[in-house]
Amino acid sequence: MFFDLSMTLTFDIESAWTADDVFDDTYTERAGPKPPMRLVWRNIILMSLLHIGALYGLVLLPSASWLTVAWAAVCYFLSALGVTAGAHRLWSHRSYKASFPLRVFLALSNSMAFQNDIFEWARDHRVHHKYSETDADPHNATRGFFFAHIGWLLVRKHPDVIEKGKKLELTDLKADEVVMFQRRHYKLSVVIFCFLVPMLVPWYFWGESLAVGYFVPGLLRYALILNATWLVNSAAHMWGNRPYDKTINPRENPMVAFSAIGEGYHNYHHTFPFDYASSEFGYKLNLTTAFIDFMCFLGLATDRKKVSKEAIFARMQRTGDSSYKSG
Ligand code: ST9
Ligand code: ZN
Ligand code: ZN
Repeated sequence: MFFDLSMTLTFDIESAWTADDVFDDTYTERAGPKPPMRLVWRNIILMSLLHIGALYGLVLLPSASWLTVAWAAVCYFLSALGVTAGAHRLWSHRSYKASFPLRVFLALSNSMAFQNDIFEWARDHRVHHKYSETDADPHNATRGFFFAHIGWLLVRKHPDVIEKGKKLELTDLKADEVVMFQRRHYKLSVVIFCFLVPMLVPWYFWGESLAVGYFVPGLLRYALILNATWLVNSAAHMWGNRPYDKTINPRENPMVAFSAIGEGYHNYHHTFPFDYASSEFGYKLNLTTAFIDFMCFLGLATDRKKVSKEAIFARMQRTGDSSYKSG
């Protein structure tokens, strides 16, 4: 391992983590017919336009300079980190601690990803873990691939999502001035970091056209980041092995891990949500873990939580599907 992990905290028992992101099996769905789906036409139209714009970005791709394509990749990586290292592993799961400058960087990168503000993202994500694949899960994968992928953003939420979400422990998020500042200025931060910065940098520094800047590092990159993220909710809840817990649907999906820079090891993640690496296997398809380790190396992050090999092995033997491979 490249970076020193001696400061990593290891846990032998899952109860070491008491936050509101662990599965609650006492919840039962309401009996009787489900409430009707209420379409949100504004979102349906905007998401359609975004994907049409992203396709046009693909058409423009051959006319973009290689610097613009490299810049689009940088924007992809930055926005991905804002979600994976930021909204997900830091703010939803508290799997490590980040200094003020790192939190500011992650919040700006998170605005570049435009996936709702950190507070709303983490609240939805904690209900997703706590009530996974029930009516109280915002992107309940038992409602099918399309609903788990994008459909959940195109309809009103099931009332149980909101009812259970309102009971979550969120004081840590409310106490984080970076999270609350981003929430207060969210729309402006998205206009600047998701659209203006990706478009204007190529135009200003190497004379790219504004159209290519808008459609390639702007809309195409944004649509790719959204779909890579949504695949964790759809594909990684449906396809792959379950070496750690065969009683739950989330799966190990290396293709998803690749595009989501380390977030496709979803059977491991739902079994051990507090592990800062979201996987057992270090840097394998997991740039986010390398980034967090590098931040620790620079002194900008501390207190990485890691499940011990013994605990993983014991759990795998107790509840795994026998597909376990070490490394
Ligand atoms: C997007 C998010 O794309 C993507 C998240 C993905 C998560 C992935 C997780 C996977 C694992 C991690 C891996 C990361 C991988 C990253 C890879 C990177 C390469 N609790 O929301 P409203 C309240 S966003 C408590 O309007 P409706 C709420 O506060 C894309 N309360 O519900 C409000 O109350 P009040 C861009 C809750 O009307 C009231 O309820 N954004 C909760 O049903 C109404 O809230 C969009 O597309 C809760 N959980 O509408 C827009 N939820 O008024 C998306 C709500 O008192 N959103 N409340 O404040 C919307 O337009 C709407 O939310 C809606 C539902 C139409 C979907
Ligand atoms: Zn999940
Ligand atoms: Zn999670």
